Amino acid sequence: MDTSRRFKKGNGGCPSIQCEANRQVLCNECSSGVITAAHRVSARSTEPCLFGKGGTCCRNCNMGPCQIIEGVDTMIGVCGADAPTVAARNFARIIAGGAAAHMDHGRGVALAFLETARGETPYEIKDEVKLRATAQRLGIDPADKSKTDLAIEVGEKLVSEFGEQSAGLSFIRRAPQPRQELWEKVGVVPRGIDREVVELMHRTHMGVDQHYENILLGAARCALADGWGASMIATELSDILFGTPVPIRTKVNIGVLKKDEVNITVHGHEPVLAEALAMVANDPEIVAECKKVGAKGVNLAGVCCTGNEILMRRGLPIAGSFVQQEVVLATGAVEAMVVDVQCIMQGVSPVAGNYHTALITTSERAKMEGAIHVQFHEDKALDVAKEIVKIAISRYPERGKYFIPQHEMDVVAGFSHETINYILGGRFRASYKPLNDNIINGRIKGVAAIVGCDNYRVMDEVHVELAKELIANNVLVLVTGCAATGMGRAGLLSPEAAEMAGDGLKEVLEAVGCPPVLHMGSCVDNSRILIAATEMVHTGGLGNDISDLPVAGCAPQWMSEKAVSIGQYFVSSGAYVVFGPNFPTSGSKIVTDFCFKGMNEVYGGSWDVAQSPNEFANKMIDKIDAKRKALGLDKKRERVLFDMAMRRELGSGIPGMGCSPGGH
Ligand code: SF4
Ligand code: MSK
Repeated sequence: MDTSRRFKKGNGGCPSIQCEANRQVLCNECSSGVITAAHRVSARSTEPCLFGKGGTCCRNCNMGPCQIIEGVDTMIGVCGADAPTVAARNFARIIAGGAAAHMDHGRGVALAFLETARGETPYEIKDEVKLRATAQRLGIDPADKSKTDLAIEVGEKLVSEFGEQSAGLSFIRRAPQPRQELWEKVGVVPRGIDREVVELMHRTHMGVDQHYENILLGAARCALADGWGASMIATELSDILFGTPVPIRTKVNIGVLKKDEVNITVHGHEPVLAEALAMVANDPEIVAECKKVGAKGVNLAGVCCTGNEILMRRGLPIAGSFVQQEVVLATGAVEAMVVDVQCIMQGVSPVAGNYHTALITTSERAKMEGAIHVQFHEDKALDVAKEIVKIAISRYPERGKYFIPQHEMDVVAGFSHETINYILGGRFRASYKPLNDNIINGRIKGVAAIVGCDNYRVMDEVHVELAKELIANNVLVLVTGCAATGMGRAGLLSPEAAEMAGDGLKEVLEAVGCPPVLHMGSCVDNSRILIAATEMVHTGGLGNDISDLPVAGCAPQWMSEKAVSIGQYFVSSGAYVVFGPNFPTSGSKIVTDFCFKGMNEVYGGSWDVAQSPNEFANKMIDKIDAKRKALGLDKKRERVLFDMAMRRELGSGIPGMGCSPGGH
């Protein structure tokens, strides 16, 4: 691979872009000549192809590509494939791609966990309580077993589930019992993790599965292997290995870069390398190297979901979300951007090439032109991390003109499902009961999840406006991924934002000192939301299954295939999920109707689409109201007011806010 190729500087300019920090960077002379996705999007003169956008372009064989129009006899595939088959196949392949990304990530974490348990890496098992609880869930008796032996057994069991052929996945059994029975009846229980992706790619090959409903059942099975399988394994083992998140204060936005430190941004998704970088950043040898070049130290900041991983567990700041990845570099103040896998735009390489920035790839699965490759190995994690940090330090004296916008926002993150348990339930009676009670008595109307990416084709701050509308209507909001970073930039991840909530929600939030929008982690951590929903069911009073709960989910700016897999595992788990601004099967009314209505009959959960924040909010609140009505919660309930004893008990909570979370 030619890594010496230099990229031409483009015309640059100041594109129309909403976030003030981005605007300031891209309008500053430091970014002169830099081309980012913001420029590329505004320079495009054509709209996306309608066949591609609506899912009715097929290139699954070399008689095509075939562009299909539903209901037009002459516009079917050469092989005879019609719009429902093609749209369902394309939708299923999106899910296979997204699920595969989470599965490969989950496998990486599981293998790193097993190596650590065997003493082959410099990491340590940090959360033994969760290790023991997880062992029990897997049917492993933790009694009388050492931490090491138990971790090896847990690691071996979960690694084996990737190659499992028929025995099924352990964490599927965490779902509510009626949900498991429904999956059995419908025939979508995953048999193993990798098997479901392979089978889905086979089923959607030319000339195999040709019934859209059957294709979409296969897609659901694959998505469930992601959510209740690989993603949950990634989250749970990362927690055991690196610590289960607890509420933690930190900052987000480009202003977290430091003018007198070596700025290293970690971008992608996997926590293992970022953890190693964090472990060496303050090493005396590294600090001494920094001093030699006139820097005070190393400033480690995140981008995308690697950022969310280290923000949740270590409180390290996030410099930017997906749409900010090139803008962060265009400050000219980043010595190195270290990338692993997923959501890394090819455009970052030419932007880095405009500056002294070292772009460093670390996974053999993801190399880039113009980058230096330093292969990461878990067993040599600290050596690799030091090598990377030293490259960054060597670039510091080469820093030229730079501009760091004064935009950073305080946030409180770290809301694992365990944390929500004790934050809402109190230190001495950790439970979801207060949440359920407050939903039953109407102070909280319901719970909404806003998940996923941000997207240069959706320039409005849909996430932020939607969240404000939901919390004003007493809906508690959970966020993950880049949506969470956007909320953080807008100040919604701070307890002070409770001011914007409706009276009932505000009363609950003020009692526990909690933000109205709870940051639950990265994209794989959407599995935490599955567990939180299951806990709500098990706690009682809100029905027998996830489909009974007054909850709704959405991804208003979805960008990646992973978002569709996430959406499908929520729908198959019984949730109502709204995507925007478009839905990838829109070229087939038959398939879209099945996703929006037919799936509700199968799973008690379905897809929908919306564009504006108001449309999202109306649809989600209507659904939550309908669920409340079905539960008989639409009638006025007597309100349970907190007495002093309850307040004292609830007054455990967020570190740095005068209270301590204790354990979990
Ligand atoms: Fe066309 Fe059928 Fe081939 Fe698809 S599989 S490209 S519809 S001939
Ligand atoms: S990084 S998948 S843009 S959330 Fe997880 Fe962000 Fe979406 Fe990538």
